[in-house]
Amino acid sequence: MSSIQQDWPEPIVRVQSLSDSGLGVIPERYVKPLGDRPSMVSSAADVDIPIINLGELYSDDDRVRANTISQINHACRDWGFFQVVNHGVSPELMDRAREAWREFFHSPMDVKQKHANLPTTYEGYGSRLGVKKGAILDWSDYYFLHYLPCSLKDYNKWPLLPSDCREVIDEYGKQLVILAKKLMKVLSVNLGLSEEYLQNAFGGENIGACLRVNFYPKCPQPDLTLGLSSHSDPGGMTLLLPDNHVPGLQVRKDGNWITVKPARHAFIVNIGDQIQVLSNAIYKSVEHRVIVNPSEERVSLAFFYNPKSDIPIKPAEDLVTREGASLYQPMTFDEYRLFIRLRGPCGKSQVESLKSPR
Ligand SMILES: O=C(O)CCC(=O)C(=O)O
Repeated sequence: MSSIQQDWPEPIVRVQSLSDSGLGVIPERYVKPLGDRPSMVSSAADVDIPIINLGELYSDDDRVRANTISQINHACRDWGFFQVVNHGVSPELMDRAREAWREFFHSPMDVKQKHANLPTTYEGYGSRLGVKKGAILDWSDYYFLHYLPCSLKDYNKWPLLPSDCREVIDEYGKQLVILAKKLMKVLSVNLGLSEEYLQNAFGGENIGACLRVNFYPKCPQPDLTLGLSSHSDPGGMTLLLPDNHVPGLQVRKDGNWITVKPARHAFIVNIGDQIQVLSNAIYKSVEHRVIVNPSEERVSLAFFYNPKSDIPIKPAEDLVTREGASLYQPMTFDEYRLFIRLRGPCGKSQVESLKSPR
């Protein structure tokens, strides 16, 4: 696969500037093909992803604990997506983190432009994923940064404004890593593996973690475009802090798109491609996308908990023995994420392409 190019193939246009200009018709390069538009698919209104009270993992009652572990297992098997409440992350910190980023996106353009990103690492303020010339773009801007490993964490690449932003991101990352580790243990046990299996397979203490903050400006023609195209997450597990007022995330379930209704101070957890591979597809990453709307902007914080980037990720031996076949060839996360960095979000095409030849 070719390596990442030095610059974007076309001049970058900030979606927020387009939106602020008050245009009534969106530029052609944001208009999705008919079959990808949000209005073209049905959505089951009364269905939602499971909500799990994580506090019950620490109940004195064995049955309550077992029931919570089992709920997580079902959510991973049936949905690949669930919400967690009572997860141990401070609600005040969650609110502050979201608002700090909202302030960042509302700071003057010259402040934001100082952080403009390149496709070499994607770190900083961006407005497109993928470098395919002439690609149809998504209706969003974002900020991407590395939290772990420490060797990639560079405060100079984090926003300077608002003034507490770096401190807030640091604390937020710390609390989310604790939550992710907790969930990794439950997932390991539910797969019939030792409690530390997934964490160790990810590289133990040397895991990677990064944050993408998505900003979806108001859109005058939301039926024609998407805030984020359908994709599965390439990494291990994602902890998403959605907007507290505006829904937008849709999850694909049995051919329908389900619009998630975020619970107050919940995180939305989803399985990424690397856990699909490690679990030999017992758990599957699930396609999701984001719709936009004409009257409200939306902010979300996606925290990606990933394997160390240079170790081969392959199905757990115990699961291969149990299932009789390994479904995937080993690949490092560095090799794997190059694909999405070049092509941008494209459904589940990458993890499908990793399948072992039969
Ligand atoms: O904004 C959202 O709700 C989802 C974001 C997402 O899927 C992502 O950043 O990968």
